[in-house]
Amino acid sequence: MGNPLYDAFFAAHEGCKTPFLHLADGTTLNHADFLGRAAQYANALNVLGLQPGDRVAVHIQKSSDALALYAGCVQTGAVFLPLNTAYTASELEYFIGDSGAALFVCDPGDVGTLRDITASAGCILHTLSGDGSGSLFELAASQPEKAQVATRVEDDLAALLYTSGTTGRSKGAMLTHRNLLSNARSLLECWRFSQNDTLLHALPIFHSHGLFVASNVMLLSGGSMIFLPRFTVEDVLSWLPRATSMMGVPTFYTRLLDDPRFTKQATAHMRLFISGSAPLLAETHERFEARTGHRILERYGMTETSMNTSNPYDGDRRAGTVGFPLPDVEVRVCDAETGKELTQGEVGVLEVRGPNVFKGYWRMPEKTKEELRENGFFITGDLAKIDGDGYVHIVGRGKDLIISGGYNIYPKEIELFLDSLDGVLESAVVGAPHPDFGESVVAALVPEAGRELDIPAIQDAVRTDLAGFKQPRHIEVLEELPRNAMGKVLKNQLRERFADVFEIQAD
Ligand code: MLC
Ligand code: AMP
Repeated sequence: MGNPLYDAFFAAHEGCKTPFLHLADGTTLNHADFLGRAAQYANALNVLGLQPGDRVAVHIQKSSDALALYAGCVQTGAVFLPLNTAYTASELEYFIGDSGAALFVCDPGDVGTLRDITASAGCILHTLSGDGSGSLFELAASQPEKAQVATRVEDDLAALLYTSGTTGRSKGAMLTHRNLLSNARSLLECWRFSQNDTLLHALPIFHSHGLFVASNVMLLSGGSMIFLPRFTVEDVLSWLPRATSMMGVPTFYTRLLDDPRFTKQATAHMRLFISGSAPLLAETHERFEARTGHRILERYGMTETSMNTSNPYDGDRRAGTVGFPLPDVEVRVCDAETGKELTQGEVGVLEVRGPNVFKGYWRMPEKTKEELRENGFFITGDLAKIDGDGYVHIVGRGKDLIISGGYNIYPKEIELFLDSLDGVLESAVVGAPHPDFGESVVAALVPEAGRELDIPAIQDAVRTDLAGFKQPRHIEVLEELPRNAMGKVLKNQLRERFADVFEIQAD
């Protein structure tokens, strides 16, 4: 009997009156109060008839209640399915249908657009706002602060996180109690988190980084988080004196470096800065050290695996590398064609195996088989090499993927959408270097013969149907796409052609 995540993250802090969440309005919630709130959400889910294994999809603002709803799902055995708040109604329709969610929780302002979609999917609709209102908030508020804990085993699902796919269809990564707990334990140990820590948390909680890396580690440690609704330089600078540590995507650190108030003095009390989700330029690493005296600790992970490698806490944190495999994670570099393991120093596709590796893609056995080998190794699609000292270097991507400000964008999804628009014969989407987001989206469009493209109309359609971070920031009309003899679009040529578009715009 037991519930692995509940026992480690929540039951362990029963009755504990030390701070857990410092909120932007200046209030603080202690661990015991948070557990009471989580139990109220667990009871609310029971009242709604949710069963263990049912999916609870949430499209809500970051708040202490949103985190308590995650905890309530763990407590009742429901599978938590967080969705990027930037998704549009047409993007959400796919996730609701594909996951077969039993409950969808959205912001009260979005009910009008989502009522029909959820009704036709046979999914209950409730609301929860970022500032403490909504029908689920009210239902939870009327419930007792103690709830039954559903029995779960390590192999049971705790969360479903969608990650975009190279074919254009998003895939739900099934994450179990074992996956999440083993990773939180490894990270806590490697990064030395304890109840004395206060993590500055400005990441969204609908992705692996903000939810599993940051929140799970702090739930396990018994420490506290400064839980900001979103990242702004102003808020981070004003809360920094109360923090011991911070996690972020590279854009957080480049924006902080752009502010002269971010100094050695402002960061002198900090124990640790961690970066991930996208490559941290060696130049940023060096500028950061020159300015603050801190060496950022860079780590590497994925939605399907949570974290795989990390630079050392003690020892050399090497710029341009993602460090060593975590204690219970095996990594190997393989030939993309043959799958044969390569020797040290050779570049190939990185594969990982360990208790952190997900169970497979939701209702996609074929996709699972393509990416998860029978011997347990997951094919990451990242190109890597391991140097003579054992440091892993991510040197590129075998998959067609753009990472913008830490968000993944699969060009295929945007291309399928652009191709469907009036007058567009075909399109190609690539990432171009962007001074703020690292990379951003560029689209090349080829019109149908004899047609002139209506670019403002195309931009309108893009704004209606695609989340903001996926929208091309630069569109160019070409007579034809560059192709090789086999007819394959030469994306490298397009990347070269567009290499300066954002640098030039920023000047
Ligand atoms: C927002 N916008 C973006 C964007 N974020 N455009 C491109 N890339 C992004 N990442 C757009 C909005 O649509 C809007 O467009 C405009 O920028 C301003 O929006 P905003 O909300 O004010 O932006 P801002 O708050 O500045 O957000 C930038 C950011 C945010 C970097 C702070 O994107 C962020 O928090 N990123 C973190 C992502 C993350 O957590 N990734 C982890 C994935 S897990 P318009 O046109 O309306 O003006 C993972 C595994 C692992 O990868 O290893 O961790
Ligand atoms: P996601 O699918 O959103 O989980 O994103 C995972 C991808 O982000 C990985 O496959 C890598 O391509 C990339 N990534 C994460 N961390 C790093 C890092 N430190 N350096 C380079 N790429 C990273």
